[in-house]
Amino acid sequence: MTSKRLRVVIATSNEGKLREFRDALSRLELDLLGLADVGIDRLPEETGASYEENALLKAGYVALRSGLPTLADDSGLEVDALDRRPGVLSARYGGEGLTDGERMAHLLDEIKDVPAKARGATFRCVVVLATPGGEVATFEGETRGELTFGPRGENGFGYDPIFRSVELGKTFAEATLAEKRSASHRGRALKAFLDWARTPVGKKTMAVLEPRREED
Ligand code: ITT
Repeated sequence: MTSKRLRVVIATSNEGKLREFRDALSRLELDLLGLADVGIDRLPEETGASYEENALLKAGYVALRSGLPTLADDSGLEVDALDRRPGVLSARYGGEGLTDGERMAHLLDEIKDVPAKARGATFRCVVVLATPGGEVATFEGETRGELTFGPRGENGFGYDPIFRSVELGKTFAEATLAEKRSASHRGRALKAFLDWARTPVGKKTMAVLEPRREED
């Protein structure tokens, strides 16, 4: 008898996120597919008012289109001095079409007068698992840091070069993938998913996730 690994789609167009999903989930016996593997080139517009709604929009859309269980995350950076902005709007902060570098420069400019001791920020992440049959499970993670006055480090993506993790004592862009996993919002949300996948409910859900196509 051949053992067939469960195929799960990671619904993100962000290469940095995809790398972190693959790293965190490498211990599970799953075949992790990207959007291109299931012929999807665009995710729906993020019209939700919360991370959870947006993650569900992405995961649900891809699960229905692909007929496969799908994981998606919605995440963002909440800056204390900006009353938790940009938050759920982090990807579009400063305007559409900016590069990561331009977005960071915009943020640093907005808080240029904020002193070191008031530059706290929280990264939040909500991961949603959605199945073609309509099952949904949600996992959350968060982490604290301080915004630096300029970028440091080459790794990661997005705001990583200006987010100095309290736990790591360096920016996420100065951290290795494994270090970032241990201390990051996404690492924590995915750890919650892994823990759930080992519970009786999680095992049962994962075991019954039979690939099914919308048109079948
Ligand atoms: P997908 O929707 O295709 O997954 P995205 O980049 O648009 O990709 P989000 O809508 O969740 O993802 O936006 C989150 C933004 O917050 C992301 O573009 C980054 O700018 C920032 N962000 C989230 N997690 C981050 C992390 O671990 N490191 C640095 N920046 C992060």
